[in-house]
Amino acid sequence: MEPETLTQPPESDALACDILSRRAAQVHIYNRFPQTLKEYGLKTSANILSLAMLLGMSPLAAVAADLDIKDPWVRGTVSGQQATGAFMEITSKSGAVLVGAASPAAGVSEIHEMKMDGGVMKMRAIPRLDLPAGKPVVLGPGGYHVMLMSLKQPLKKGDTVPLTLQVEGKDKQVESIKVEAKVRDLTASAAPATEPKH
Ligand SMILES: [Cu+2]
Repeated sequence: MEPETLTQPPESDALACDILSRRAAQVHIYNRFPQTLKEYGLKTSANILSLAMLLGMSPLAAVAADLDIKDPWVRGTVSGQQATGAFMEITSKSGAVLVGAASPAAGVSEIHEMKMDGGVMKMRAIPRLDLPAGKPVVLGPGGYHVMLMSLKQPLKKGDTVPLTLQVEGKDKQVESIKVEAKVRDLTASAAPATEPKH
């Protein structure tokens, strides 16, 4: 069963999400650039930071190395559908926080949670999703997910959707983590723990 479609048609999801999108866009701007220059033994002066950005340097991936991201996938869509969900399982070794998401496939990407509220399953955007040390956090249908909205084209089974996750490490520095999510069938309802073995 898919709670998202039980309570609201996709159109109203997209509408509700569009209202929230401006704040999310702001967060994305602030969180876009990783700032872990001290890994290089450098002072994080504004000049060095700008230079690194200018050169497109990617500071050492402290958060990336800390994360284990399993089985990222996106639910496929039909023509005209505005929104869908991206799912995965994230484990941080030392503890981190998911603070944003982006994808070139979507005009707007947000972190959402689904919760029962007065007997009704409701979905809302959350600014931060805690990734406690050593504890797998499941983003799955009916729970947390990355909401992809204002989709630029239908997503077909077998396609790959690039995602960028903004993750804040223990040192409060935010890094962009690239993830390639496979598109699954529209009717896919849950992520298997592992890919089927042949
Ligand atoms: Cu959502």
